[in-house]
Amino acid sequence: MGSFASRLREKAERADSRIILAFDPAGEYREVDRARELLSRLSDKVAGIKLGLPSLLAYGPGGVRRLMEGIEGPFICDLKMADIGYVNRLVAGEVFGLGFEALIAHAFIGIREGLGEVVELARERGKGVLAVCAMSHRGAEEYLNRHYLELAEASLSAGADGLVLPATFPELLKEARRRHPEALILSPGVGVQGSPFGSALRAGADFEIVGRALVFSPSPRERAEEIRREMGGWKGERSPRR
Ligand code: BMP
Repeated sequence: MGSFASRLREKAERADSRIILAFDPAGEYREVDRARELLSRLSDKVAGIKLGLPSLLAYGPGGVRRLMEGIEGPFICDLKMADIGYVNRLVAGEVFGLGFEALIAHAFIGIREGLGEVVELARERGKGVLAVCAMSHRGAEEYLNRHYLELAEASLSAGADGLVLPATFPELLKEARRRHPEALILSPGVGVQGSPFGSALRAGADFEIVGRALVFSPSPRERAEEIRREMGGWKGERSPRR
C-alpha cells in the first residue's frame, strides 16, 4: 500500500498536478450533491482533496462519507487537531473510519501525549499525519511562526508524514526545505490569500493548497487546468525526485 506520502505522489504524477484542492463549502456548495459535482469535476486535475470542519458541520459525518464516495482523493481531513492525545486518538479514529487517508494536526501541542499519539494511531491504520508548523495569516507571526523550525524538527522526528507551511511567508518555506530536503511539504496561501500560484513550490513546497480560487471560479475545471499549467504540472517547479 505504501506510505501516505507515496500514495499522494503517485496520484500527483498521474494527475500531473501539484494542487491540493481545499474544499470549504459555502453558498450553493452547502448542498452535498452540488459539492459532489464540483469534486468529481476537479478530482483528476488535483493531487489530493482537503476537507475540514466546514464540511463536517455542513454535511455531518454521513454526508462527508457520501461526498467522498467514488471520488478519487486521496482525501485529507483538516481539523487542525490540538487536544490531548487521548482525545486526538478518538477523533483520529473517527476521521480514518470515514475514509480519510490523512489528517492535519497542530504541531504546537507537542509530541508526548499530543501529536505522538496521533502518529501512532495513523501508523496502526496505514494512514498519514501532516503537522501544521506555521500558518499563513498575519496573526501567525505573533506567536506560532516564531517556532516553526523547532516544530518542524519535532514533528518529523516524531514520525509525521509531512508539514504544512505557509506560502505567504516564503522565507519560512525556504529555510524548512533547506533543513529538511526530503520532507513532504504542503503549502496554503496561494490565490485568494495573495501569494502567486507556483511561488510556494519555488520556495520549496511539494504541493500548493488551493481553495477559493478554484471553488468559487465560474469555471473551476478550466481554472484548475490553468493553475496546474502555471505551476508547471508535476515536474514543473520541483525536482522530479520529489
Ligand atoms: P484558500 O485558498 O481559499 O485561501 O484556502 C486555504 C485553505 O488552506 C483553507 O482550507 C485553510 O483552512 C487552509 N490553511 C490556510 O489557509 N492557512 C494555514 O496556515 C493553514 C491552512 O490549513
